[in-house]
Amino acid sequence: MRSVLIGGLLLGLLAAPGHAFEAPEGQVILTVSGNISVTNAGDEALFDREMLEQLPQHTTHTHTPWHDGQVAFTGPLGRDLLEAVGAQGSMLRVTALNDYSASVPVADFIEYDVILAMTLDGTPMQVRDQGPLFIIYPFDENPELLTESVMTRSVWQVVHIDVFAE
Ligand SMILES: Nc1nc2c(c(=O)[nH]1)N[C@H]1C(S)=C(S)[C@@H](COP(=O)(O)O)O[C@H]1N2
Ligand SMILES: [Mo]
Repeated sequence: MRSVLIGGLLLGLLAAPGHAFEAPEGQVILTVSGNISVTNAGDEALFDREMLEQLPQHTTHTHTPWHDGQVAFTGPLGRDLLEAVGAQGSMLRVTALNDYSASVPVADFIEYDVILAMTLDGTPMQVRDQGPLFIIYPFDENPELLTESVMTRSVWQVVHIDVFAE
């Protein structure tokens, strides 16, 4: 209960438009840029692991094309991350460590509980396990998501999200 309250408070503070929020103390694992109103480094929002853990956490139990059996992923909801940075836009350019990138409609994050997964079956995903961040759609709950286009949006080793209007 206490952590829920603190999470809600934090989100409220972060979401105040045109405001800066605290800079990361740890290693930066995610940079959000583009059309955002809440920043902590120039016009970008940088996150370390702890900052992402302070957002409300959501767990998705699902099969994926990349894992054996049903697995559990935990991390912040995409829509909560977008709210935290005051994102205004319809599209995301999501870029991975290996320079792979994909366009992801913001609508996906509104319609579905898409998460920025940080743990797999409770264990933090390392780069070698497609971590530290993996965009996970709730495939089991929404089998219509099992399409080639949604699979291309299932970016692993995510390092950068750019918000823009199409
Ligand atoms: N980081 C990263 N994520 C990625 C990719 C990639 O090359 N790198 N490939 C994408 C594509 S095009 C698809 S279809 C799915 C599945 O890729 P796979 O066929 O290599 O398993 O992952 C997506 N996510
Ligand atoms: Mo693909």
